[in-house]
Amino acid sequence: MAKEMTFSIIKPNAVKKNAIGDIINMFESQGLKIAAAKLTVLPRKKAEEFYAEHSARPFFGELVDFMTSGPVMLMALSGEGAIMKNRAIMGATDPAKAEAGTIRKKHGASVGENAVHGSDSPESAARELALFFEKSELVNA
Ligand code: 3AN
Repeated sequence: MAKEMTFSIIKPNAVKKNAIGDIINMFESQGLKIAAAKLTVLPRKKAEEFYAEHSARPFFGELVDFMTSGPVMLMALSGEGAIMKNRAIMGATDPAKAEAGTIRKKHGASVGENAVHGSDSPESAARELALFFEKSELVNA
């Protein structure tokens, strides 16, 4: 499988419960490398742009409120098949349906507050990485 880079967010609920270290450990122990990382509070406009594809959904306002409610950890993750590997490590969108051992099972509180975001395709990964990182910030370890 080819080496890929994907985009990850540790969401406000997980940062608040001091789970950054545990989540990064779950990525690293399963073969992903941190290629960039930034702790920040998202400006509302940036969160709206990031979730633009969901702008017509009834939960959009709530989603943007939550994602701007506190610090988030923005990351680029690299490794063999990193996009799908990250999705598997995260688990299902709804933490109640996520498999045992996944990040969302362990740290997710609800469908909205589900601890982590991860790109769902190579196209999304490219768009999302470009939204938050300069090319020069990505370490190709
Ligand atoms: P994923 O993040 O697993 O790719 P998507 O793309 O279906 O899931 O949804 C994007 C984000 O929107 C989810 N991570 C979740 O936080 C939020 N979301 C999805 N469905 C709901 C919902 N019914 N209520 C609140 N938030 C939701």
